[in-house]
Amino acid sequence: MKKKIALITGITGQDGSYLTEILLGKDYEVHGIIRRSSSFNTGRIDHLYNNPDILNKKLFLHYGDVTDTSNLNRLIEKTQPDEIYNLAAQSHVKVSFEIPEYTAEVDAIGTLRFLDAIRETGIRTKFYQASTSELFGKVQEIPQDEKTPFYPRSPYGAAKIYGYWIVINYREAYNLFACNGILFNHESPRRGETFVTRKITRAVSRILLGKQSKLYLGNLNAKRDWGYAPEFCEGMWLMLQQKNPEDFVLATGETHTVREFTDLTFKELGIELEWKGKEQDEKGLIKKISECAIVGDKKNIIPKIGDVVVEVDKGYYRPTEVDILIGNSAKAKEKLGWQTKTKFNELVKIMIESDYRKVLKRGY
Ligand code: NAP
Ligand code: G4F
Repeated sequence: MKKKIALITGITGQDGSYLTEILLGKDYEVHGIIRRSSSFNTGRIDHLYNNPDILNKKLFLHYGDVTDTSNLNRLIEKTQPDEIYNLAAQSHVKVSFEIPEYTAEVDAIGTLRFLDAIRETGIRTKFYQASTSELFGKVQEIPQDEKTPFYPRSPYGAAKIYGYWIVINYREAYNLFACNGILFNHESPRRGETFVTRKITRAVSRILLGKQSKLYLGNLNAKRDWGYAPEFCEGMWLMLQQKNPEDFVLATGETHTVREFTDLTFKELGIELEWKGKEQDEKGLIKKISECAIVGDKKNIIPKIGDVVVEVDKGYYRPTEVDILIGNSAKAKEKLGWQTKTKFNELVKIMIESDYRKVLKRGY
């Protein structure tokens, strides 16, 4: 039987790297679009890229950019994919306030370029769009599902809402097989270092090993529905295996504050925090130090009881915030048989163990 061919944008990102592993595991031929960069940007897929049994046999990389229409048309013609996963994005919400026009160019018009290339070339393919729980923004109901009205709160959310609707429009107008995955936050040891979870697990590792004295955070009260990224990437694939194209929410159904994520991260390394002060003056201090399996002897911990290890820096606040996200993925459970397995505390443990060992090994 002929191998299925997938084309992935954003292959060098967190989700792109896991999705590639999943598709290779299902015997796909995978084509990925990578951006030209002045330094290496393939770190997350180097284990595949450096494998001579995989590179240019099962996995093919092409230079490209979702802001370049002719490049996308050419790549679609050349690769003739059965499935396209559009994961490329300027994906940082806070950064989207600094570069709103570029964010729209990539996250909104980039999606249109792809859909239009499919229409123009007339190839028969299935299209997955990386939509987001940021569409819910100032949430209109709790929890959020496929029917919840949207209210985006950032240039990122506004750009992604265009992507969401243009997928539906092309599906209805031109009968394309195109789906939106409305994914809630999903994290992993491969998460970018400036997203809050990874920022916390890296900083806490560095603080305990004496490489950094404090972790500066923004809004500690923001609540997110955080899941484990590889499980969400499996869900993307499941959406494209359906008979008919539909949109699905993927979420864990639990929500936690940034403060809880921070507390639990320290706890995994044997540190109990206490919080003092309010809002911008809030601080996290070390209350108790215990032995723990990851660190071993508590004498290996550099900071002392009473040290302030977390502070608020209002520079990390957003002009408009998404206060709470919590998803209901009952539809995905019913139609895709998809649900999360990794619980919040397991996710924190996976991430902090990975970062602690990395900092210990590399020394930074
Ligand atoms: P990520 O780690 O930030 O990866 C983004 C990817 O897009 C990278 O490969 C990046 O390339 C690429 N990219 C950026 N601009 C591009 C352009 N102009 N042309 C081509 N490629 C470009 O994001 P992620 O967490 O894997 O998320 C994947 C997708 O899901 C994104 O669309 C994101 O908005 C969406 N999403 C993510 C979450 C989440 O919690 N992770 C939740 C909902 C939706 P470089 O490596 O060269 O920078
Ligand atoms: O980790 P974050 O930057 O992720 P955010 O804004 O929720 O966006 C992520 O998830 C979306 C899905 O809902 C994706 F569409 C998007 O591409 C991205 O992957 O921030 C999470 C929360 C926010 O409320 C933020 O204000 O953490 C709060 N926060 C508090 N201190 C911080 C910080 N966020 C960051 N990045 N850095 C801080 O120091």
